[in-house]
Amino acid sequence: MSDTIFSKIIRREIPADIVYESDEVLAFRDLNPQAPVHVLFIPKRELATLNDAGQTDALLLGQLLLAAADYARREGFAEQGYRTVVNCNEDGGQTVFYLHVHLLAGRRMHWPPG
Ligand code: DGP
Repeated sequence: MSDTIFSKIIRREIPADIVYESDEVLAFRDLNPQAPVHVLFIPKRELATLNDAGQTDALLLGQLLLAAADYARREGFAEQGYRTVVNCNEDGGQTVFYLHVHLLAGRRMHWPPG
């Protein structure tokens, strides 16, 4: 049984502000938001990093992005815009080793990212 924070959130062992759930995907607000809207989309089937995804995970990866886009439409900021980010390993800035898509919105994003 995995012991990452996000596995515990899926198992409801620690609380989270859950904003979306399907059979495959769970989404909840980031504890340390970097924008007025900062939601994390995670697969219920655990993958540690994007490097661990293969062809059999292609549908699941698409579902994560589509869930983020649906959320943006539902919340009314899709047209204004938003950013999705997947950090991978040390240089990518990944700190929780359970694959997740960040959805950031509500302010103008900068490029290049830090
Ligand atoms: P990353 O650096 O890409 O691995 O992002 C991990 C994110 O997870 C970071 O933005 C903070 C967030 N986070 C860490 N611990 C918790 C937690 O216990 N609850 C929630 N909701 N978010 C967390």
